Amino acid sequence: MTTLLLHLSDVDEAGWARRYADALPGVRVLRQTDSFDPVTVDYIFVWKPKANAFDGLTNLKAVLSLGAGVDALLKHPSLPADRPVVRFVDADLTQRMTDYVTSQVTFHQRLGTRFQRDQAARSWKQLYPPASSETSVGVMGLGELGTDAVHKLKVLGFTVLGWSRSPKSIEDIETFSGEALDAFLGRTDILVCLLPLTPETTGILNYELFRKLRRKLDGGPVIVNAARGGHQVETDIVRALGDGTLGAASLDVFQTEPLPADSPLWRLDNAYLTPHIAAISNIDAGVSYFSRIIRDHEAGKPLPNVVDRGRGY
Ligand code: NDP
Ligand code: OXD
Repeated sequence: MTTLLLHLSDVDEAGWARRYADALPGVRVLRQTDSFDPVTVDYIFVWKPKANAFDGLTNLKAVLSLGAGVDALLKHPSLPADRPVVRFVDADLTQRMTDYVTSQVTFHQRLGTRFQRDQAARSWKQLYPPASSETSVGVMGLGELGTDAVHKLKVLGFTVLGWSRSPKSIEDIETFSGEALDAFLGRTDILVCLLPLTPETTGILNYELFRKLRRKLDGGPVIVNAARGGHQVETDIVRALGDGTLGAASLDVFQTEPLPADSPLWRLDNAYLTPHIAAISNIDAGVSYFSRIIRDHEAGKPLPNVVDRGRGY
């Protein structure tokens, strides 16, 4: 009998187990607290797995990641090196991320910080925001999330640029890759980070990079980071928001989560913080996606969205 083990932290493991049991008749669904022989486990579904999660799972066929980002999972000291890791890729998750990105970008294009400050000062000063077409949005990462974001930003009228590791051709979007980063930054007013966290992208959002952004938007260039806190150097963001190198920052992710109470970011009126909620992995979508993968794989089909361990995403 096919066996699926759930090993979830910080989410409702019992709820996911019930939903998997309904969706996968004939599959034995186990939780980490159940007693079982680990050699019988075929698939493990994980979110923030504890140190012992993979102990004894010698017959595992695949590791299924509730997270779209697998940076932390790939660092797990006992993740089996030779087993495929399948990450969550889903239209619902993508739409939620695009909702976050477009809301933040539009707020900044409309000079939200400037008008909030005027309101606080009861100051009536008419300043017309640029049209979306006059505002250039640069998206770092043109994968599942970045590709959807650039298309929807384009539909909203923005001038849209994209940067990825390998060259890409996307209709109506000017794309840059690899070493063309500086050229991309020099044309960008609002920078959106949708990169995976890898050794190459760690700390990429730093002061030196912020200084390369175009200074056309009133108040200064803006960053939006919805990817991972490890991409950003928070002391640099605080400095840049304070000295005008950046006009504003929308941050959904942080170097330490939850963001510590003494972080200076909390107090800045041009920092827009959310607690890692840009896009959740929804239970309906997740159970449907991974159940289909298990059924298909048991029927002999290949696993989709397998992480390339060498690249780290
Ligand atoms: P994908 O793997 O589909 O896409 C990654 C993109 O980043 C690719 O275009 C890739 O380039 C590019 N990239 C990777 N490394 C580099 C590099 N060194 N230089 C330039 N470009 C690079 O990822 P997703 O779009 O699915 O997700 C992105 C991230 O979003 C996840 O890893 C996760 O951390 C985060 N996330 C955050 C959520 C939240 O709620 N805040 C929710 C979900 C995800 P190439 O195309 O050439 O390979
Ligand atoms: C993810 C996340 O990677 O929620 O899916 O951050």
